[in-house]
Amino acid sequence: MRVAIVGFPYSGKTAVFTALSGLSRDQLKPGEENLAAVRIPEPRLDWLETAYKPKKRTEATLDFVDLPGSLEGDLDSAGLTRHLPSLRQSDALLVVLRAFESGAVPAHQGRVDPAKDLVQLRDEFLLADLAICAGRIERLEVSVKKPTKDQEAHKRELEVLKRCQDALENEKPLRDLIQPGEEEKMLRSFGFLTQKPVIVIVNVSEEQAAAPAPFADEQAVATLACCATLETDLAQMEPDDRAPFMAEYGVEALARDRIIRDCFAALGLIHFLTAGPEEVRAWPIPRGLSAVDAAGKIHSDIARGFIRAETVAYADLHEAGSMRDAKAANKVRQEPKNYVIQDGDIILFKFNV
Ligand SMILES: Nc1nc2c(ncn2[C@@H]2O[C@H](COP(=O)(O)OP(=O)(O)O)[C@@H](O)[C@H]2O)c(=O)[nH]1
Ligand SMILES: [Mg+2]
Repeated sequence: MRVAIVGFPYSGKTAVFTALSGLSRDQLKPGEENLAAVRIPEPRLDWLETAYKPKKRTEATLDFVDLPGSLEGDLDSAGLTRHLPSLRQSDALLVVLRAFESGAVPAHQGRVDPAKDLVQLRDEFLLADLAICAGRIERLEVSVKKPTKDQEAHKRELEVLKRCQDALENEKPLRDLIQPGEEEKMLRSFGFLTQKPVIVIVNVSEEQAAAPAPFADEQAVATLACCATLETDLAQMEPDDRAPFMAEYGVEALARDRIIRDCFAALGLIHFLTAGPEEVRAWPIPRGLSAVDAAGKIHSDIARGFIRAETVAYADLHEAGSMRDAKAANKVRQEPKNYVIQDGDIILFKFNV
């Protein structure tokens, strides 16, 4: 899964990227797209690690993408056109809005107004989607008249795209409109931006680092405020060295963990966990996945030879203290193939190939 960082020039996109990835600016490829696999914080692994003392601990990762900065003087656009292919391939958009004042860094349209920037960015997303819609509709209107084997499918697609166009013209994002299933599948390849979940970061100045977000975007999954440059500095420190700096700015927790977790949730993902003497590990899966499909994420053989999933909820195992005690307390369930995995399930798949 891939999250693209998007916003106007000098809003602090790269600062957010360095905060999330722990990389420093001089480690980035200049003028190119930078991608980092960022570990998803999973505090439940902490206790599992002390309980199982495994050789290895493995967190799941999420790919974050920082797009190359727009050129100086290019302050009037989000550089969207150039970046559209990359944005379309992403599963979620992390929107960065500038709220910090700085004489050293030019601001979009010469003013600092995050709420207005958000409206403008949304308009850019709508227009980009509208252009795709219009182009495809034009071609379909020709092809539906030809008696080919695709004629019926094209008619159906045309109908759906016209609904999309209508919504977009009325400034409605597609995420509220498209039905999961057939429609979602039909439109997937277009990579419509207004269909993607959005997380908003209001990038505030150091003095405001501890303040809550000045507004919440009602279309976003979450709106967070942070000072991206401070977050970058904190991310590069040893955890033990951070406390005095955080105290100085009144920051209670790193925003980065929350940002990553919000992106993870926005993508509709949950974790199931595996634990043993070799490894404790968090596995990302879409919410609603069955046990046999989750088994397939580990190895196709485990799905093929699936017998049952020995399952215990993290909270139950934690409370019982050990697997033996959890079993004694009847907290360990034997689940069949179609069991729907819950977030935090600790699973041992029994299989036979
Ligand atoms: N004071 C302050 N400066 C920031 C903050 N975030 C970014 N900057 C600075 O603003 C400039 C542009 O940031 P950058 O991350 O490169 O923006 P991008 O063009 O969106 O990638 C850089 O010089 C950053 O150091 C912030 O929260 N506070
Ligand atoms: Mg940048």
